[in-house]
Amino acid sequence: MFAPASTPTAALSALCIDYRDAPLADVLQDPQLLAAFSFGHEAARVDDTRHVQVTLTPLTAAPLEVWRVNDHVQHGQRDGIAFSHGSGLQFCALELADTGDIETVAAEAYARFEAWLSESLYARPLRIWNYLDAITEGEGDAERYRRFCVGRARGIGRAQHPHELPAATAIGHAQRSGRFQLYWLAATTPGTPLENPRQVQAWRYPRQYGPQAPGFARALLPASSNMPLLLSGTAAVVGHASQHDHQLEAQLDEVLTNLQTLISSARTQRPALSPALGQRTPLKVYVRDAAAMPQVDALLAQRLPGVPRIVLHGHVCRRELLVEIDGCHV
Ligand code: 3EB
Repeated sequence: MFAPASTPTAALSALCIDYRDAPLADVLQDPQLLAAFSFGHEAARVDDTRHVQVTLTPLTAAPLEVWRVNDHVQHGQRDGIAFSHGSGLQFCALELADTGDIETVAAEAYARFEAWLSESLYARPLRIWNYLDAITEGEGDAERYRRFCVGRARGIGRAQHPHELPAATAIGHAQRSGRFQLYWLAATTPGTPLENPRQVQAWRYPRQYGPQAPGFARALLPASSNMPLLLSGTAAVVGHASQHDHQLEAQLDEVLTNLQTLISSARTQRPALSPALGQRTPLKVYVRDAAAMPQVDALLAQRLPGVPRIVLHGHVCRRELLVEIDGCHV
């Protein structure tokens, strides 16, 4: 008997996301590395398209966020988009200069995103991150986050069905960078978007939050059971309203309740997921005020001992929201 050539099918896609204290150069040696992220402003200039520098300052020297797949990864760059793929998954990153007109920048970025996906084998976006400057600058519908939502929808250029919405994060750089950073994970096989029963679907947010409701799902469950549940940026929103105005600890607890609710929902479809946040739930924690970062870190150490976290200085897209958390869960 002979074994068939090993071509991992999408059904067997495996992705492992963790935080590692290791030199970037060592991590980049790994042929199964899909992406590596460093945080902060000390630009680790390496010539490898799998590396992304996220310009949000961490509380303490942050580990790397490391994404690995169960397959040899190919990587490169085309049309200004850095890509890497393997195991039925593709990671892509796109950075544009922010001219100040974030609506136009977002429209350009998302038109390129959409064009890329339409020509790609990896056509199903599972998870998207957006990092932009001055996210809550501007009043009313001129607020940059609202303009960003308008530009994103214009760039995508077609109605999206709820069943195709990816999980997402949109966070403001606390310091001006002049850059709009977009990166995503896509797959050959669609996943299942999940909503939070405590929250109105973001795509149904009422008009008071802007002319264009944001198109994302609260979480996404990939088709392969060898992949983590992908949790969107999660804030202290219940229904559609921000809770606990300017109260950090209460907001943090509301966020954790929202995350736990998503995990519980996901387990009805995938009971093998662990029932609670734990060692395999690496979190990224975005905190509006730099001075509050140690407190958030201490509260999380108390509430969630053993849960890996990276605490970052980043702005949530509503001024009254002090903290947002995203991550994944196995
Ligand atoms: C919220 O719950 C917080 O516009 O892509 C979270 C995740 C938020 C993604 C996005 C916005 C986005 O509405 C904001």
